[in-house]
Formats: sequence, structure tokens, C-alpha cells
Amino acid sequence: MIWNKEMECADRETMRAVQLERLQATVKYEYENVPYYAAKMDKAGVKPEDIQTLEDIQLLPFITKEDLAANYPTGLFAAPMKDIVRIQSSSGTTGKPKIVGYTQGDMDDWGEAVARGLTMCGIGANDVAHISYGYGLFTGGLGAHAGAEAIGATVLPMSSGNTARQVMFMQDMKSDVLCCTPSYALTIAEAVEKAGIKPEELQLRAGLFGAEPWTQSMRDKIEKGLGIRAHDIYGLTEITGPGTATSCIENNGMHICEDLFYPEIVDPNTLKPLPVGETGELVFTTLCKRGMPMIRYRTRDICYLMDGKCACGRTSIRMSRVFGRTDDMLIVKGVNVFPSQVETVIAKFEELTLNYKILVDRKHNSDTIELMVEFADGLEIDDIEFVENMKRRVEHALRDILQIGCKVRFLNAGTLPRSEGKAVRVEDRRKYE
Ligand code: DLL
Repeated sequence: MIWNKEMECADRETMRAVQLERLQATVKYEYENVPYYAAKMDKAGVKPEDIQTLEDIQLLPFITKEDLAANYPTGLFAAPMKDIVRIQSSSGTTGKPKIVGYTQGDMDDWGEAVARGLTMCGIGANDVAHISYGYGLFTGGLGAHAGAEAIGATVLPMSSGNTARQVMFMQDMKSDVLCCTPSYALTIAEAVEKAGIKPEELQLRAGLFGAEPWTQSMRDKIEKGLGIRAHDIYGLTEITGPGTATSCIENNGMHICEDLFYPEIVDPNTLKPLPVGETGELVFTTLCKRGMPMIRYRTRDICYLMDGKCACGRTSIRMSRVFGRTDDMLIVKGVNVFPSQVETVIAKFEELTLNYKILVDRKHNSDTIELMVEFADGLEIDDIEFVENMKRRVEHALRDILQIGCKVRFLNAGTLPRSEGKAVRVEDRRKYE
């Protein structure tokens, strides 16, 4: 089923006309209501009337997380507070959180976006939606909730944590779909196995996982551990929260709600637009938001766009999985290292689990990087010969992909703290010196 055929299956010409009309209205509204952005436009020498085609979007200045910090808390709100019905927030890297305000119309569009996502994963009014994203200022819980209510599903507002209770509800209430972070899905799968429950004993058939980068091997593990189809759902607080894009049953990229959110990919260094298919930084312009519209917001997420009709029937432009964030990238001994590269190596070893942590430090003026990773259940770290052999193999594989040496420390299964939300994979101690 398709939730909004008119928008999700529109031909290119119709979609571009909708986008242009909405872009022009958004730019005019922003110019008239947000003095900070109007000043940026003035400085760039561009007026709302200059936006005559979709390509003219390139004339507009970007909005960055630094702009949000400079305008903390509500300086970028375009609507008066009386029209703001919801505040959500996410942590900012500069210390101050990012505060986002929604009008009722924005809330309705957010619910619509998640409703489209759930529907494309085969979820409908007869299903029980088990929502284990955190509820509160984080957009995961309330966002998934709004979409599940919009499609008329039976909502279980579990929030995250208390994993044993999650499993009990999942069994007793016969949950059909699980919504949580991929790392928490793994934690739940582990608890299911520990409780001696076979995946086929659960009613669960699909999951919408997002809020953090994840790899194909993690998807395989979740699908096997819970006996479900795992879908990717993407979004960010500044744009709306979950639902900006979701992967359908074809599992070939995430369909962007492009009548609501206009995507571009730019080269993160030159900020020049890149063509469909080329990897770069994802930039979004909200086309309908009125509480706090975002024009050319630099997400810092790295991915590429895919066009053409999907086998599911939708025509919307898709985005690839997110490979990482430009600000997730570690520079160790001058070499760029992404946590996802390390995860790809770990996944190649059956003896290891995807519970890991990367420690970066600086000793004697030189960077060090160490991987702590758990052995699979039943393998012991006191078998010295086995451990030494594994160490050699894993360190060799890491050097191959990272081009620098990375020490490996093995831990017994169950040693590292389990994720209940966004997993913290990296500890960079160099920042604290
Ligand atoms: O994480 C919104 C969300 C909630 C999305 C639940 C999906 C599901 P923020 O806390 O503002 O919002 O974090 C946004 O998380 O810029 C990405 O770096 C990352 N992210 C979100 N979804 C995905 C995904 C929510 N599917 C930031 N894959 C984004 C990879 C993701 N990274």
C-alpha cells in the first residue's frame, strides 16, 4: 500500500512544480520572518523573487549548526510562540542543545512523513507498533508515535530501556513492528536469545531502525536475531525528526518525502552541488515547515542520492544509507578514520560481536587508536594461543582498511554497556587533555 500516492508516485514534472511553488513560498516567508536569514540573503545579494527555478536554490546561503548555536534558543523561529505547539531538541556539539519549534501544521506533516514510512514497510491499521525510541525531547519516540497513530495502528509507547519488560510486552501484546535504534534492536535481540525465545515465536515482522549509522552486517544480525525485515528510517531534529526518508520493502535506498524536504548533495569542501549518484554531504530545505523552516541546512551526513522509479512503484528520489557524518570522522595520525570502517572489519569475524568501542588517545605526542571488542558467547579470552592468533588476524585486517595500526583488546561477551538509544562508539580522550 502507498500512503500518499499523489505525492509518492508523482511524475518528475509534477513533483518539480510542487517543489518550486513551495520553495518560493518558504523563501519569501523566511525572508519576511527571520531577520537573521534575511540578513544572510542580503549579504549574498539574493532576494526571494530571484528564485525562479529549482536550480536557483543554489543562490541561497546555507544554514549550519553554527547558525543554530548563534541563534539559541529560538532566534530562527519564524512563527510567533502562540503558534508553536511543540518543542523538540537534540544535543549540539557546541554545548547548547538545538531547539526546534513546530506549528500544528508542522506536526501534521511530521506524522504524515512517518505514516508514509510505516506504510512502505507494510505496516497498517491492524498492526501493533512497539515504539522503543526514547520519548521526550528526542524526536524518535514521539515522531514514530505520531506516524503510527496516523495510520491507525495500535501503539505501544514503550520508550527505551528496561529490556526485559520490552521483550515481555513484545510477546504478550504480539507486537508486529519494532521502532528503535539499530543498536538497541541488537540489545533486544540479545535479550530475546538469552530468554530462550526463538525469533519465530515472536509475531514481529518488521522494524524501522534509525537515528544512528548502521551497516549491512548489523542489519543481517538484527534480521536473523528477531526474525524480521529491517528497514532504515532517517531524519534529524532540525528538519523534522524521523520520517524524512524511509527504505521500502525493496531495500534499495530510502524514499525521501521530497514534497516536504528538498534534498541536495554538496561537496563538503567546495560546497558545490554534486550530481545524483555522487557521495557528499546531504543538504535539506524544508518546503512546508512554518515553525522553524530550514533553508539549505547542512546535515553533515554523508550519502548519495538515487533517482528513477523504484520497484515498489514510488517515484520519489532516494538516499543511500548514511555512511557517517563529516564530524564523526576521526583524524588519527593524519589519516581519516570512520567508525563504520572498523565495524565492517569486525563483522568479518564470526568470533566477534558488534559490541565494540574505539578509544583514541595521544601518547608521547603521537595518536593511538585501540579497538575494544567482545568475543561471541562461549569464547574465552583466557585461551592465550587463540587470543594471540585472533589479535594478529583482526589487527592485520584493520591495518588493511584503515592504513594505520590499531591495537585490539578482546573482552568477554556481555562486558561492554549495552545501548538503549544511540550507541556511543568512540571515546576520543585527546579532547580532554
Ligand atoms: O535521530 C531523528 C531520528 C529518530 C531518526 C529516530 C530516525 C529514527 P537527531 O537526534 O537530531 O534526530 O539526530 C540526527 O542522526 O543527522 C544522522 O547523523 C543520524 N541519523 C538519523 N537517522 C539515521 C539513519 C534523530 N537512518 C542525526 N542512518 C542525523 C544513519 C542516522 N544515521
